[in-house]
Amino acid sequence: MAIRVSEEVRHALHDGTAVVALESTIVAHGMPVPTNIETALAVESIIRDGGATPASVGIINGEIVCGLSASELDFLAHADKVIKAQERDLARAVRDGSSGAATVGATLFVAASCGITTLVTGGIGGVAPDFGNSLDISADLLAVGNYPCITVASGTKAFMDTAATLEYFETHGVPVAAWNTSEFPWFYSIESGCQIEWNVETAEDVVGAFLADQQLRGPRGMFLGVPLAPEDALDAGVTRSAIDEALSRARADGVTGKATTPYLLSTIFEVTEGASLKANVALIKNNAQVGSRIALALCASA
Ligand code: PSU
Ligand code: MN
Repeated sequence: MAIRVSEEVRHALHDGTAVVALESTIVAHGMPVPTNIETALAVESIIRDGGATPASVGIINGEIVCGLSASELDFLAHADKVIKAQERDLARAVRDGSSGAATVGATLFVAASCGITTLVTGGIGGVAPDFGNSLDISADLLAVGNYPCITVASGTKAFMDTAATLEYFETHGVPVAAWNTSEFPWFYSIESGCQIEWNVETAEDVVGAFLADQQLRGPRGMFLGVPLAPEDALDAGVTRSAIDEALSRARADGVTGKATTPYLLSTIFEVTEGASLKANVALIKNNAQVGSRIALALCASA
């Protein structure tokens, strides 16, 4: 099953220049119109300004695309019938001729298939707070460890269980670093309360550790947690009460399954009077800056 790689991304890979993979679920399902498309295009510009080539991943009419055009991103941002494709859904979407947004896990699979070793997003999926009953553990977590790529994000979706997610990474043998801090970031906020023993200060540090791990254990991935700038961060108390309010409204309304994330995100948006979305936009832009530096450092050490 072929992946269509855009001409721009193909040339960059052929020339051995820096490429950064981007997921598209955040565009189709994670942010409202028009912030979603504006942010997607801004993130691509930041990566280009940083000297790398963005490779947004998604499925357009049954074709897996690595390097979505601006109009394809615009289509995913506005269309109603865009599925959320995890890695397991890719082949079915192709056979059905569907259009889909790729999760981090699906994007990592496509990135690895194309030889892209850096991925940037806002937040990955995680271990849900009720995982003991629901077994809700995002497929992203397995993909982050399984594919030879550095995933750069501000932690998990804010309403996941951060400590349990870090335990899961440990069990699965996934190295986790924090960018210029000793605390794992909590998406909208800087403090998750979870300490990380490995903190990295430069892109070269991250890349050196990634390459050493490849030499020792073979093709595996790692996770880099990047906190958002203090001026963009929400107070941890604000994040906590917004999440608690959203979770209790979701329980009261009987929201389950795939509807949960969009419901919680829009409730947190409402409760924080839009501050959560502003923070989300700021953090992904910041991650794009860090990610392009890492992609460049990877090329320099190839
Ligand atoms: N975090 C957000 N918004 C999102 C996502 C994460 O704040 O839209 C998306 C990402 O694409 C991630 C996916 O890969 O949710 C994880 O979904 P799940 O938890 O169902 O595995
Ligand atoms: Mn899930």
